[in-house]
Amino acid sequence: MYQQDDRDLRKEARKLGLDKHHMMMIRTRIPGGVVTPDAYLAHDRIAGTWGNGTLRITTRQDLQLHGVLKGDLKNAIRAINDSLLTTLGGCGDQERNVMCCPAPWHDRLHGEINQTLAALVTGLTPTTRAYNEIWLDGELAASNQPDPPDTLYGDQYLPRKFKTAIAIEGDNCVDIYANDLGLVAHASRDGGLAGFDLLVGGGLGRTANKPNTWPAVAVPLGYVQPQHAVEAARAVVAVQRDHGDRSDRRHARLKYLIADRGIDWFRAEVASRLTFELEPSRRLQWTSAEDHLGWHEQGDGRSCYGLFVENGRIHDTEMSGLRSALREVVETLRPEIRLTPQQNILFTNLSREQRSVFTAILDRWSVTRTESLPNAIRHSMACPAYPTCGLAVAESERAMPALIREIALVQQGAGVEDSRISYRMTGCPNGCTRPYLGDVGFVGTTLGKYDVFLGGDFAGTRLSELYAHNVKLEEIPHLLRGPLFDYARNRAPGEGFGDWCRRQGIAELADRHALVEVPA
Ligand code: SRM
Ligand code: SF4
Repeated sequence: MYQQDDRDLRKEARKLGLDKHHMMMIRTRIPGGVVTPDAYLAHDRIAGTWGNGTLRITTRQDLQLHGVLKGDLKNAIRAINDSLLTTLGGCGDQERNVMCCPAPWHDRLHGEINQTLAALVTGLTPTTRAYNEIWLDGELAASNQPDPPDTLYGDQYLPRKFKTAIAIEGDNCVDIYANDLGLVAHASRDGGLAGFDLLVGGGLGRTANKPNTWPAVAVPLGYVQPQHAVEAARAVVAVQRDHGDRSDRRHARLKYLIADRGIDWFRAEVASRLTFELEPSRRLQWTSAEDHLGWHEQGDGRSCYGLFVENGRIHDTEMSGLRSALREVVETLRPEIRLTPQQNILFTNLSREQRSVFTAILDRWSVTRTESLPNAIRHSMACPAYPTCGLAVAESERAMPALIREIALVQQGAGVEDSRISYRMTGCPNGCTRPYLGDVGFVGTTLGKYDVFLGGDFAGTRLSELYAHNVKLEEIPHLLRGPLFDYARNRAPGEGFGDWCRRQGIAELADRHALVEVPA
């Protein structure tokens, strides 16, 4: 959990000589984003009772509660644990939530991947008893019996946060390259799990004006059989534990260790801790990064519906009763829920008869269905930024809805409304919605201004480049007109926007469109 303050209220509080309006953000760790109906309803209740009445789906398949007062923390955390979820590992210098493709397909491959996910979570979660003592038992706050030694974390935890995700080759909906450790599952000929390609050293955070900080995509480490995945993951974490930089938090992520010592050194260190040999990496191919929205058959006679949730925020507004609708869906139909890495939500296990009840509930609460959204909106994400994030220097979640609607019109005007183009915004350079991956990134530089990045790709396999610096929010749609109209006229069949931008060269594209006015 994080102590925050309502930044909208700072000025007024200062004027009145009052302290900041402090409040807590609680993040529930949800491996693979799988939430039972009871756990969903518990979070909805907590948000209403102790939080600010909203739930937020994060870019790592977690749920966040905002606006919880300190005095209510214990009740809120107990209620989360009573719903059989935990906040342990939601943040801190340890393994964060392990992400996994949320598609609920009922086949052997997905079943075996889910087993690896569960084993990874067990193998990478700290064994501390302090969490229970402080938050749940209500007994010893500091035990006089030391915790048994944690064989992975020792007594110092890690130099920095550590992030792991599982993808299935071909489907990069988890943004595997943004993770410290990525496991890419390969299917065997008989439809089971053949093994995993391991990728290491992804991480997107950077600090403005600090050129020794940078975003990086993960690089290949080697290939392992399924039974070796957890051992390999623990070895990767252990090398970072022992050699990661503990003197400078800005240089402490695994990506800097690999940059400093080289991938060959890192591979040798990992290999020296393994009881088996790492096999050579395979060549990876990606065909999609869609997070499974809309209707899908699960393969067991039941269906799944993926609902777009704008910027992950589940709340009731004058326009739509999204939170009420989702509560009613879960109370009435009791679907298993899967949160996606793109801030959206899947309702699974719906029978044929339940489908019409489901859509009737959404319609009654005026919830826009995924299918009626312009592509630009459907593929957009924004981080929370103001008023809760203490690191925000610009708006994001509150700025994106208006901006993306204008961009959708530009896309339509250019005749490329059917193209899948991803747009990701953050309120600072830390990269919480992964703006340096995907087609278009907007990164806040100061209030009202953004760096615009182009030339990543929809599949999220490479970093984008800076296209324009410090652009005023209201000028962004106009700025994108040139490249979008140019793309519409000159793209190759099937070519994505990011790929096309990269083929032009980002600097060349900027030169071309700085001067040329595009016809209306
Ligand atoms: Fe993040 C810090 C929100 C995913 C990179 N992130 C923060 C904090 C906690 C601000 C703070 O430290 O005080 C933000 C809380 C804001 C709020 O009001 O809720 C915050 N990060 C988020 C979430 C909620 C954004 C969202 O729109 O969903 C995501 C929560 C994920 C989760 O459930 O665990 C979130 N953050 C990410 C990602 C994306 C990812 O992991 O796939 C990244 C880029 C990948 C990476 O880690 O490199 C990311 N967040 C950061 C960083 C930069 C880390 C770095 O290495 O430099 C910070 C700042 C820090 O750690 O010092 C940060
Ligand atoms: Fe806060 Fe920056 Fe992350 Fe947005 S990107 S949530 S502003 S830390």
